[in-house]
Amino acid sequence: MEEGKIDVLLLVPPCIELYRDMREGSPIYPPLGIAYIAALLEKNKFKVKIIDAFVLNMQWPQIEEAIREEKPKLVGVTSTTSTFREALQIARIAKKVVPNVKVIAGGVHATALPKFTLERHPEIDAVAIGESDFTMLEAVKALSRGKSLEDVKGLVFRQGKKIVFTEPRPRITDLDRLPFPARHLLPNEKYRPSSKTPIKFPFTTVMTSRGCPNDCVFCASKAMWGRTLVQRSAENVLQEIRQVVKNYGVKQIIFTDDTFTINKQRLIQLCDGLAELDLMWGCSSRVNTIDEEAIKKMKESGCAWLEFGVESGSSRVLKLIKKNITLEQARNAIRLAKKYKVQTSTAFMIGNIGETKEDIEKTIAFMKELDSDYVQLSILSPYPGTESYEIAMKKGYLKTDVESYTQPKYTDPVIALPNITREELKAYWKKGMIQFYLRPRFVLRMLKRALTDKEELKKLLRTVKPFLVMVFSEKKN
Ligand code: B12
Ligand code: SF4
Repeated sequence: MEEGKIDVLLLVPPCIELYRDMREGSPIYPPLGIAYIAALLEKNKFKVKIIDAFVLNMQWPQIEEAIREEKPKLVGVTSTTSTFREALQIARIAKKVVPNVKVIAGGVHATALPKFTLERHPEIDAVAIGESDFTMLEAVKALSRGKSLEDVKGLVFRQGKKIVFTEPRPRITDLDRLPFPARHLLPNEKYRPSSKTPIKFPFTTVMTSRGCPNDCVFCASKAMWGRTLVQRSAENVLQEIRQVVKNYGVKQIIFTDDTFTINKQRLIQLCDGLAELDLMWGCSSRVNTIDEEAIKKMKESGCAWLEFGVESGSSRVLKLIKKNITLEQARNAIRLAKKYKVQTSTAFMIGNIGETKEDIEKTIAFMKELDSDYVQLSILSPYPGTESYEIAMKKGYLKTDVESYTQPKYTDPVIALPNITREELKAYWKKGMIQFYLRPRFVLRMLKRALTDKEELKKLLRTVKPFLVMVFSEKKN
């Protein structure tokens, strides 16, 4: 590229819509997707900068100033559905302050709706579909040589009035080839885990695989990775971990894989390596991919926290949403975690399409029965790229324009079901949260922790208010 300050500016949209009170307890993780892209661009001698406007809590005038200051030739913006409106605003600002800048959008939202996005939004020049490390590298190379984007696989772009899809890009089969995420471009000290996990700083996240072979109807992973799981080797992952320990003094790692525990042999290898480092770590898992031998190894190597997607207390609903787990497997996983003193968080959902009020009651009862340390209870938001979205669109259940989802809509569901009104869904959500979190057993457990651990006390004090706001606020639709 010709001389200039930087070639590519990668941005994470800010959080303008999110309830500010709720930010306190929410996790804010490093944006690994764009950090991977940045690393590959840098390896190929391009000048790159990342602005994570989310973690820096930036407002529009600051973002405008930053883009003007950097004068990038290309702006790349990442997107989930919840942050897409902000991603668009970034594109508009970029076009306003840097004439001729090209804007490429990537991430799950743009991936799921590329044509719709380009048809609706002239401020976006191209969309990178799915895994885009090499798509972005090739796009930057093409633009720097003044070439068209038509030979870059995995892109959708505007050519005059036409929207052109290039050839699909095959998945990367050897992830060990990728340089590690460019953490040196991120404000690492600002990221933090959820208040629902034990916390140690410095903290970072690591992704050891991409994709998930399962087929849950509410999940957008398959839109991104097409149900193909590609795993890094244990040695490659451990190299990255040793690097973050050496460079940033990291003491806690969260593995952000869809299902970190899916391959027991690799899991054991990772645990053996982790055991040599004095780290605390946590991950997401599936209740049917965990057994006693694995959990024992995990605990011994520093695992302090596990999150399980249990989703429902109704076997009928588990089948309906293609979760492919049983209630018994959920009971067993939580029992094992408790036995080895690993904290647990379980994720549940209500408002599933086809669910009845009785099913929801069963879910609330099951949350209490399992008695994990924390629960996350959500009302289904059918995200683009999921089967739930297709069904909700077809049946007219979506009550919010897809670009107006903000996160998380506990008090303002984006769907209405024929048998359960939105008001009823909100009431069930509130009931579930109150019945779980205001149980004497939970309250006592928290108090006991807070009295014996200063960090837990600080966490409790920080999160009580956001919890009460979340549960008791009466936001009208
Ligand atoms: C870790 C994670 C989080 C972390 C934050 C991650 C972060 N900072 O990036 C936390 C826990 C905070 C989080 C929160 C939420 N998440 Co989340 N999260 C994930 C998860 C498990 C992994 C993301 C990740 O790191 N991937 C690894 C990297 C390598 O992949 P990537 O980010 O997708 O990037 C690649 C491509 O997308 C592309 N790309 C990405 N950005 C860009 C930009 C450009 C310019 C280009 C060219 C390409 C490109 O190239 C990258 C490299 O190949 C995904 C599931 C998944 N498997 O993808 C869900 C997922 C993204 N989350 C999801 C959801 C719903 C949420 C929440 C709304 C949950 C909630 N109710 O609060 C919030 C919203 C947060 C927000 N601000 O948007 C959904 C999104 C669905 C949708 N259509 O939006 C997903 C897909 C989960 C799912 N299974 O459905 N999440
Ligand atoms: S919800 Fe979890 S197990 Fe189901 S498809 Fe998504 S990532 Fe895989």
